Parts: sequence; C-alpha cells; structure tokens
Amino acid sequence: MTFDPLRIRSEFPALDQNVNGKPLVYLDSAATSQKPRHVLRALDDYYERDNANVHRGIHELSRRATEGFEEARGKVARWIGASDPAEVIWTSGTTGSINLVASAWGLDNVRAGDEILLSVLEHHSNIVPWQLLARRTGAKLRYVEIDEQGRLILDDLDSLLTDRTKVVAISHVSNALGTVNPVKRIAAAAHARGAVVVVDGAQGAVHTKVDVQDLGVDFYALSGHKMCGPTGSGALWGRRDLLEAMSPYQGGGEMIHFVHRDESTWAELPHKFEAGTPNIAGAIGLGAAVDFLSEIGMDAIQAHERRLMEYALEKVGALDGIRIYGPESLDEHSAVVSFTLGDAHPHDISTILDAEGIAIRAGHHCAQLVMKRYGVSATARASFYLYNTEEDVDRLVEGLGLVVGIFG
Ligand code: 7TS
Repeated sequence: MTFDPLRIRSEFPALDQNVNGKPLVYLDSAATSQKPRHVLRALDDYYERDNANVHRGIHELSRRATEGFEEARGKVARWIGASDPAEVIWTSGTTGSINLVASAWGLDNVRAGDEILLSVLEHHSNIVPWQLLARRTGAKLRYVEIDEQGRLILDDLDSLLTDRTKVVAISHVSNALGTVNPVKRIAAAAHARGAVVVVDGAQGAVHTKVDVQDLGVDFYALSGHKMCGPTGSGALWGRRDLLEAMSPYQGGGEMIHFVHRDESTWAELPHKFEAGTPNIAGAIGLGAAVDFLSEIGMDAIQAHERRLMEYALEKVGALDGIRIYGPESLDEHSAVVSFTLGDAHPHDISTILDAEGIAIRAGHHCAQLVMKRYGVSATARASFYLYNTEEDVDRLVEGLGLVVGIFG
C-alpha cells in the first residue's frame, strides 16, 4: 500500500477545521497527537455497547469489556515486541509508568549511596520521580551530558557507570530536540555494571519501531495519547522477573489475591500493578490506535516523517536568524524541529503562528536542563506526525516569514 498522507489526514476529523479563519496546521503532535476515526469509533463502541467493569462481573457486558481490555494489552505487547502480554501494565501514561518503576522498584532496590544515572536530555517525567526516590533513599543522581548538537556524550559512559549505579533511566527519543538515543548501546553498558535500564519511550514508541527484546532494556514506558490513542492511556512494559520481585505500587481492588486483617497477598501479573478500576476505554482506544498504525506500517510512517524532516530542515533552516537545535543527521533526529528565530521570543512566535491557524509549542518543553545547556529559557518547536504534509511545512515557513517581518 502506498503511503498517502492526504488519505491518512482525512481520517483525523480534528484536522479538518479552520482556526482563526485559516485551515488548521497542527504541528504539536509531540505534546499530543490527533485521534483517527478508528480510535474515536472504538471509544464510542465500547461506551455504547460494552461498558462494564473488567475482571469482576459474571455477565455478558463485563465479559465483553474484559475481552476488549485484554485484547488491547496483547496488541500493545506485540507493538513493542514483548513476548508476554502479562508484562504490559496499563498506566495513565509515561509519567505514571516511570513513577511506578521509581517508586515500586526503586524503594525495594535503591539504598543510600547508590547512584541513579540520567541524562540532561530528559523530560521532567524522567527526572523528578528519580529525584523523589533519591531524596527518600539517600541515593545520588548523575547525568550524561549532551554535545552542541544535543547528542548524548557517551565517551565517558564507562566512568559514569559505577558499581553503585543501580538504575540508568534514559529517553528513547528527546521531546525537546528530537534526538534519537542509542538505547541498545547504553543498555549493554549499564547491564555490564549490573544496573537496571528504564526507557522513557513517550516519543520512542511514536516515531521508531520498538522492540524491547532487541533493545535489551528492563522497563519501557509509553503514552497512548502521543500515538493516536486517548489521553490518560499508557503502558509500562517490564521484564517478568523484575515485575514479579517488585512490591505493588498502589493498593486497592483487583491487585490482591487474598486480603487478611493484617496483610494481603498479591494477584498475578499484570493485575498486581493495576489497583482499582482501570481506564478501560483508554486501553481499548490505545489498542485501536495500535491497529490503525500497524495497518499503515511503522516503516512507511518513519519514511514519511524523514522526508518531511528533510524538507522542513531545509526550508526552516533557510530563514534569516534561525537557529535549529538538535542533531544534524536525520539518522539521529526524529520528527521535531526545535528552534529560535532572531530576538523573537518563542511565545511571540507561537502567538503569531496561532493567528495564522498554525499550532506549535513554545516553552521549555518540560526539559529545563536542555534549555539550560543552550542558555535559553525556551525554544519554539514544530513537531510532525504521519498526517502532516509538505504544505504544512510551507505554511509554517510563511508564518515564520511574518515573524521575521515583525521582529526583523
Ligand atoms: N517523556 C517524554 C520524552 C515526553 O515527551 C513526555 C510528554 C513525557 C515523558 C510525559 O508524558 P505524559 O504522557 O505522561 O504526559 N511530552 C510533552 C511535550 O513534549 N509537550 O507536552 C508533553
């Protein structure tokens, strides 16, 4: 099947509207993607026909809801190359997944004097949970630095990893710069020192083909809403032996086997980590998103994004006063163009573009350590996905022309 961005675009109702009198150009998918009809229909179908709690009722609707919920788990497992759906825990998203690991695995395994290795590229979701763990345990945080192109400096990885390193938590793809990190190489080095590897896959599962076995990592966190699924949906994949050894994260219904007066025993995986009524519709919607993306094919999506990025870097890069942050090579640079333009504040850039119907993000992108590295407080960021086209890039460049006209 040939990749037809206009046909794909027509599957996303929200893209078909005028904003401030102009056809919408949506370039903020790194914050959240738009949702295709296939996902919207799955949500409607669930609520209109099958709505019931899962794993509880012995009645037809509960059976259907449970089936849809568990089938979706299998779809996510296959999407990331996990061999066992029981290793996929439903969470509220990447933030929920990382907090689960930092808390449940971290409190069991990290002690005073231990080290946690992060990078300055990380989204705050992959920094703050580890800071909280460090504060509770007395562990120490260390950081991999980035070079001028926003790539991890891995020359001194072997000295950053010590016998005290208990965990290495690293993003697959940076949301602020688009840098694609060599996760497999980092995982191998971390394992050689006996550390556990946690990957923030919020942008990874969106733009790259993920195979958790091949990456050789221990935990992989993802957000459904960035890959065409509903907000509040997400997953944590973890290696079975680690998940089994871990204490539960939250206590409540469904995560127990037996409850006695003074103590309880835990349910099998994955339910041990899913206390309370889960986001059933969210999980089913995320399963539908995986079906939608699988049908198009990750290779085709990646090739399309790469073509768009080549075009965008050339056109945006030709503007007077532009500075683009992130790797020069598209082998290491995913579908994000992070930039500043002369003296224009990124918020002003975004406001001017918004008046033209163009949505980008301006700010620190929840990656203040990245901003600090470059000595800026914010960048403007255009992020692309499967439904964007070269016309979107042209509109962006036209809009940026207005910014140049105003700010000189
Ligand atoms: N990690 C990365 C790399 C992210 O890009 C984000 C969200 C998160 C973690 C948190 O994901 P959540 O689904 O739990 O919120 N990134 C962005 C962004 O770039 N703009 O808005 C949210």
